[in-house]
Parts: sequence; structure tokens; C-alpha cells
Amino acid sequence: MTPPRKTTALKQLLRAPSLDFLLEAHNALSAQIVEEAGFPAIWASGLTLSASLGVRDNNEITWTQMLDLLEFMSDATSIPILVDGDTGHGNFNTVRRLVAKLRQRGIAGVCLEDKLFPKTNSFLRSEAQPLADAEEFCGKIKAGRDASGDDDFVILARTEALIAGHPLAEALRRAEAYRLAGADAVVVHAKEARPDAVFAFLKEWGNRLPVVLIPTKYYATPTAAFRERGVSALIWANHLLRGALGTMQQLAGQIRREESLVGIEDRVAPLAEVFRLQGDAELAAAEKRYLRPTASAASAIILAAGGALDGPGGELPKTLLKIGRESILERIVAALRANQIETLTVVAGYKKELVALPGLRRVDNDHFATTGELASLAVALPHAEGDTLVTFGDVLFRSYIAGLLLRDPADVVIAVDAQPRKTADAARRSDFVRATRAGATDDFLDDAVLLEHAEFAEASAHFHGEWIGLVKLSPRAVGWTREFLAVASAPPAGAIIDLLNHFVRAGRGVKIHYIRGHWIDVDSLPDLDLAQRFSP
Ligand code: SPV
Ligand code: MG
Repeated sequence: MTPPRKTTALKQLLRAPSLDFLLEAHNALSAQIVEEAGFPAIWASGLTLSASLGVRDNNEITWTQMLDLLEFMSDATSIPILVDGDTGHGNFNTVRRLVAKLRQRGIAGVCLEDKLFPKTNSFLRSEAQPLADAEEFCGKIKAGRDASGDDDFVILARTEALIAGHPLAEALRRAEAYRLAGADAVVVHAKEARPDAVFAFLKEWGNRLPVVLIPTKYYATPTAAFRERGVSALIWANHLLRGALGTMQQLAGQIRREESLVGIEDRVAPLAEVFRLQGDAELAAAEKRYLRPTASAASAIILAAGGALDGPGGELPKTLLKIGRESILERIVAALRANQIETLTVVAGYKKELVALPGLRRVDNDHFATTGELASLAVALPHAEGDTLVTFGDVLFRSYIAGLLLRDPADVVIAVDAQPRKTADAARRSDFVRATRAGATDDFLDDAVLLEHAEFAEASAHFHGEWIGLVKLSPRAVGWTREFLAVASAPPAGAIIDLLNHFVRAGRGVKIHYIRGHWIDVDSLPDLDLAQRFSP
């Protein structure tokens, strides 16, 4: 079934007996966010469109400039857009052109308000704002109706009578005149913190035409109170802009103070989310149809066959332990996806059937109890595509670390913590490495640090850092790994560090990226406690 046209959908929404909600958007991105949140329609607010362009809500953008913005919003969404048409930007003749052009850009309706051009926002200098002559305003409604060329194009008539200090009777008189002129619904606007005047209007109005309200000032009114009184729709008129504003101010301050992105990178939307909203998946699919094939994208292998933690939680595979609301595995998958890795393979063993996530391929190492990491890697390696990140299923890491390894063109790249965390257990054994040199603060400028030797051992001055369990293998290095595993016993014995040491001995070069913190492996209950404080 084809969905109703946007105009028809908006008209039906207003006529339906149920209460509906429109949320403000001020550009195509925020319009998409409104749609994805499940709203049935979008309010293209004059205030927030103006504010997002750095101008005042005083008709400082022209209606033709607004048309161009609206076209982007309409193209990016499939739900109807109701445009704040202010006073109509002129007389009846301007309204005719405005409506005709809005229709051409796929806009479903316009809200006209009975003030004088140029207007200012209703919450500024409100008493001083004169109202339009009611008859002249009725002419605008009729002209818009006649110019729409579509009976379902919605025209809302908004009276500012209450805000301008007129009595209820004047608001009712105007609303009735606008109804008779052909409006599809009326908006009665108010600026008090309590909805009493608006509710008095609703009582007198009855059900002559649907009523739409903008409860910016009387926001604390329970939604049920609007529903009980038969309100057709609420417009939440400026809240995405205000939310974004606060977040941007806070972020800008923090970046300025810290002179670094490290503190905020994992608290802002991943770039992958930006690309998703821009519809990159569609373009990638189209490129496959219309362009010559390109090199395959990256993939990842998560080694999670090992058993459980000793103690509480021990009934689950370690990778399924919860850190906050998400499992370790979910966190790892999110960090990988944030780097555009979509081909994900997890190797499961212990209670393997529990290890499942949407979009994640599972392969099994049924000999997990008697074999090691290389045996698990061997079962997953056929699924390696392009550059392949291999990670343990019990290691949390910030997503940028995976990005560092992926962006490095070397064949084998590992992340090494130059300042491994101290634990109460001085005899803690882990994968420590010796490198061609120690980490330094200008590591990012020097790309010549290579692994000399990796060893499962206790920390000591002999080592330069701790391997965090992440390695990137280029397609060539995946090939070398296959050769190495092919000559090993079946199933192959040993750990990933054995493979890394083999690469070193064979002169392949294992490149090191030094990091400092921003990862944790969960080997014990104290680790699990610490991991609860690991921000994603
Ligand atoms: C807008 O969002 O621009 C509106 C609603 O017109 S209000 O700001 O309440 O006037
Ligand atoms: Mg407005």
C-alpha cells in the first residue's frame, strides 16, 4: 500500500479524534531525528530556523530563503512538515505565492498568524505587538486555500489575541472568522505558565474545528489534560534546538579547556551515525551497481571462546558479563561498528549458544577447553575480509584505538599501553612487550616503533608496555597467518603473541601504537568492578 501523501497525512492527523504531537526541526538533520523518534509530523519553526542561521525571529530570513531550507528538510524525511508561515510575509498575494511554492517543495501545510509583517516572536514584547485586521487575515486564508491546488494542503490559522492582551471573546471571534474563511484548524497561542485561558477557549469553542496548541510556556500541564479536552495536536516548538545548543556550548567549553579531543570523542555521536543519517548506505549500494567494484571493507574477529570468571557471574561466558546495561560483547561490537566495521565474527565455545547479537556471525571452537587463542583464530579466519581487527572478547577499549590501528597502512599493527595499570596483584601476568623504543609523548609523530618480543609474563622494567589484545592484520598479513596456521598442528596450539613473535622472526615487522589507558581487560572480579566505571 502506498503511504498517504504528506498533505493528506497531516490533514488526517488534525482531524483524527486522538491527540498527536509535532516536534520542532530547524534543518534536515533535526527533521530526520524527529521522524526517527516516531513523531507523525514536523514543526518547521520560524524561531529555530532563524536562530540556527544566527538571525532574529523578525522575518530576517525571507520566505524564499526559508523555502530552500524546507526543501532539504522535506527531501530528508517522509512525514509531513507543517511550516511556521508567520504572517504570510506580506498580503494575500504573498500568501498565494508562498502556498504554491510550499506545495512544490513537498510541504504539507502552513500556519499563518494574525500579526503584522514584520513580526517578532510571540514571547518578546508581546503586548506591544498589534494584531492584523481580522477580515484582512481571512482574505489571506482564502487566498492560500485557493492557491493550494490540493484540498488536503493544510492551512492553520493562529490567533495571537490572548498574547496581545485581548479578552477570550476576541480570540473566539477571530477563530470563528478564520474557520469560516476556510482554515483547517486553529492555533490559540498563550504565554502564561498556566493553561487556564487556553482551556477556557477550548470550553467555549467546542469542536468547531480541530485546535492545535503550543505549550512552550505552560509546559508543566499534564498531557492528559490536553487529551481530555479534545486538543487535536501539540506543537513542541523549539526543544531540539535548545537541547543541541546546551550540548554544543558544553562541548565547546570542554574542548577549549582540555585542548584535546580525547575527553569527548566517545561522548559525541560516532561519525558512523552521521554517515548513516546522510544515507551513505544507499550511496554505497549504488556505487556497487554503477561503479567498478572497490577493495573490500574491514572486518573483525572477536575471540570469545574461553570460559567464565571465577565467582559470581561465572555461569556466563565472560564476554556476556554486563558493564552497566550492556555486555562486554555489545560494547566491543559498538566500538568496532563506530569504525565502520560491519563484517563481524565472534568465536564462541563455552555456552556458545548464548553468544549472539544481531548482525554478528558466530563460529564455534568446540575444543575451547583444550585449545588456545590460535585455534579460535583458525576457525574464524575464513571470514576475514580486507583489513581484519582481531580482539579478545573480554577487553573493553575506546573506539578510537581500533581506528588508530585500522588507519595505519602497515601490515601488522598492535596497540600497546605504555603505562599499564597497577593492580593489587603484583604478580599479575599479562602480554607484555619489548619494543624498539619506549613510549613517548610525541608517539604520534614517530611511526617507527616495532615489536621485538611479546611474552606472557609479570610486569618488569624489561618491558615497554602491555599489549591490549588488539591487532590489525592487512589482507597480506591474513595470508601470512593462514600459512603459519597451515603448518601448525591441528588444531593449532598457542596464543596470538606466538603469531606476533613469528612475524617478528620472519622479518614481517609488527608496528606498535602506544596508548595510555582507555582500555581494560576483565580477568578477575576486581577487573569487572573497575570496568563498571569504564565510559564507553
Ligand atoms: C515558532 O516556533 O517559531 C513559533 C512558536 O511560532 S512560538 O515561538 O511560540 O511563537
Ligand atoms: Mg514562529
